[in-house]
Amino acid sequence: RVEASVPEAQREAWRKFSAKEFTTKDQFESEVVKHIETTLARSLFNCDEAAAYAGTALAFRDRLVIEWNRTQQRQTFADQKRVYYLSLEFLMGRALDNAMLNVQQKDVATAGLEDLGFRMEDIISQERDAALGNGGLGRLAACFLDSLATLNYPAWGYALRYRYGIFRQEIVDGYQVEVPDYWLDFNPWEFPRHDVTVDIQFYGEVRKYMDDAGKQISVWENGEVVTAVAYDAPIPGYGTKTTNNLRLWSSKASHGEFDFTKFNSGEYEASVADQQRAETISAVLYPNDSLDRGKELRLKQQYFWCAASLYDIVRRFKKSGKAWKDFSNQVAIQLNDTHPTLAIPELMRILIDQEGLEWDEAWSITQATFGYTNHTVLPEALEKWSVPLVQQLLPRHLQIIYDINLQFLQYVQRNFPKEREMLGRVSIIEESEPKRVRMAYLAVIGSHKVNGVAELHSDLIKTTIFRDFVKIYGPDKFTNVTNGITPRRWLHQANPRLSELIAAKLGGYDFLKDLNLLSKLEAFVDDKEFRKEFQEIKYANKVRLAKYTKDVHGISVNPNSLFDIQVKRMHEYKRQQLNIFGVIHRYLELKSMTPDQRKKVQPRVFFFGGKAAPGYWMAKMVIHLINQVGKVVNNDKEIGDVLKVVFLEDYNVSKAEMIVPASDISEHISTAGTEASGTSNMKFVLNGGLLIGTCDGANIEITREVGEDNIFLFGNLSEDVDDLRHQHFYGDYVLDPMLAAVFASIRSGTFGDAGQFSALVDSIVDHGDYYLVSDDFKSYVDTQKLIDETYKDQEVWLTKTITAVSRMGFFSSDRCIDEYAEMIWNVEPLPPQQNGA
Ligand code: F58
Repeated sequence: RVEASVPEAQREAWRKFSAKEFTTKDQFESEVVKHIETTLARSLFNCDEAAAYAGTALAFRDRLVIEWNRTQQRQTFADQKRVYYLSLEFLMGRALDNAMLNVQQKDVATAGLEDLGFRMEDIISQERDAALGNGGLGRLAACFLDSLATLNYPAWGYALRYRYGIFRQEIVDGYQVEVPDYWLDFNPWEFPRHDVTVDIQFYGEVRKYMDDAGKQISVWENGEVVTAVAYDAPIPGYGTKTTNNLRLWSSKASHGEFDFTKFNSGEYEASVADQQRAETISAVLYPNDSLDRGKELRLKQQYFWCAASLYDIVRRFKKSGKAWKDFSNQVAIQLNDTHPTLAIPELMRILIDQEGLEWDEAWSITQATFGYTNHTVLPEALEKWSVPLVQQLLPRHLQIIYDINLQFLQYVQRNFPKEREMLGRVSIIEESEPKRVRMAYLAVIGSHKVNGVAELHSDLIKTTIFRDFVKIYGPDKFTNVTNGITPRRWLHQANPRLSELIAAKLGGYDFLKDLNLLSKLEAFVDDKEFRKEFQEIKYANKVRLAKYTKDVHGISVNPNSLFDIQVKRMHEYKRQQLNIFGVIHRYLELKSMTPDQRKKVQPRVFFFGGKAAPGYWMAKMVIHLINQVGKVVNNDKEIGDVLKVVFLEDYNVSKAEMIVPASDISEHISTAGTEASGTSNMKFVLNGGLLIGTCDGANIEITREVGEDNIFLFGNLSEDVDDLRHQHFYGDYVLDPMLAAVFASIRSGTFGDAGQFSALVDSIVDHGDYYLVSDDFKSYVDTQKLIDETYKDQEVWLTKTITAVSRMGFFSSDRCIDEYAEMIWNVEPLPPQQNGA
């Protein structure tokens, strides 16, 4: 290979002309104009907001690229352990605002754009969300990238470059309609690396033979090959030069555009079909947020991405010239849920079949390399791939999985000879028809650490789905890392005025890098001026959401009302149905009051938002019910402003940035023991809103931090859930009379044809109420009453919200990443040197 670097003698010229970052408004403007006039070939006579966005994004992109290149050089040179975060989802949202804030040049850009005739807000809103994820899991991965870069960890994210992200949601006549999200028309943040490609094999068969030394060799051959092409995106840290890399793989036919032999022999359509089949792999994000549907294309996506990423990681390691025993000292790979579990047998295949290592050595390297994060205990979400499908698509991997299983079961047999039933329980292969590979077990067995995402959840996995494994490996293999959120996006970017107010009180923006500094705010809880400003900011954020609600949905809401918000994926376990039944109950109560009585009621607006998986008809029914209730309530003259119901269409990251700062109360009301952590709960409190929630997920730790007086908890505890379900099964319970009245009103047609909602009502009344809506209803309604009462004293309310904000330091994703680094990855930060080298 020809040496790629420029000879020493010519480097002076390079250094003289190498790119420099802008620091002044004039320099920024000159960059923007240059990009608009040359890169985009537009002029001041046809520069709309879209072009101004493009010019601004390109100017910032240039800036990021300089530090990005330097960071990569620095990390290669230092050659220390790197983290690879494998996640099938990164829910990044918009990049421009984040980039401007992280490199601390938003003020310069705002002034520059104004000179050029544009308002910053309008420019920012030109950008489409990068919506490569479903919900919490994908957004967590995005927060982690921000923290990894901010804390200077050498880290890469690996994912797929979906052509279509999560669908756009439209509400038509109250029903959800899915519209494809083609987001790549203009994406200035990605860099195609046409020189970084990996050929990935599928199907085929395994041939075994003996080599000269009598060792058995396996060769996987005659498969179909698809090429992975790398697309890179820079991830800037906040207030540091470290700029990490997110690498997304795109699939294309291995022979280029189309097969010329087929093309020339007249099989034009067949050659194009091959090409399209290859491109299908990275075409679309699966929109299910909880159900494992076992589709072949999904398995292909998983293997394609794992194999390309591992090839890349191994290639980088081999360049360093180190011995294999050093692999896990150089490489930490985190599996974000079970989706990347195939990376385990793939690394084994590389080490054994390609690098010639013995099984035991390969296995100890593999185990030492991987860590696995579990995000759910819901049985329907646990991935299990049919053995015949894996056999056909990945024949060599299935053999390796069987070998891993054999070794593992022999170990269990030796150590627990008396517990014969345990073998069947812990086997990676489920003896069903067809047999299935239990990916979570493979992930546990192939990793050195397994973590849950909040304390309750980490305890639950140890007593339920992984109980036997705790016995087998001992408790130390299992740990907890409570989730966190990045304060850069979820405070500084989403709520700039609050961030500024906090900075004014704390003497600077250090809290954005060390969120525990927020505790110093508590000293200002009685400071009149501070309280006034804090309240004004909340009000202004509510006004902004009210304006949006009017402009987009045509619904007028009064910003002086209590804003109650539930935004998250639509799911029975998250219990949006409990919320809307509570709203109906409230409506019925209001209707039974005299006008004078009604005047005394605390006005409230209930906002809902969230997508339902396209095939999840019960979740879609709840969306429909919410919209029907809204239609009735919002048009009821008697009710007026006292109660409003809004369904915010197409909830996504950029809308969350507007919605979250506008809440007084937000709802996190899952059946206890079902929500692994939740992360929006943290965002809402950080922005001066209180929670109504169950004792579930991170709500419990939020309560511990902010204090019981500053959160509204209700409902049954997770340890009671089994008994309650049992009682339902035996019909041993009485339906709460208030809920019965709600059902009666639905059945009488108050919200349109009752037949449309009968399955929802029946699931509670006749089919066991699996999510325990009826058991928690009274407690929920009582707690909502308490909220109304408390809110009436605005001073008391304000004290609670300020106190809660000041106690949220723990929930920064920086804390979370430091915990992963120390307990799981054993990696050190690599800060940029002062001289910029
Ligand atoms: C979420 N999981 C958890 N899964 O539900 C939430 O409690 C937690 O806070 C969050 O992870 C981060 O740990 C989640 O979002 C998915 O969306 C998967 C997408 C792919 C299919 C299976 C579900």
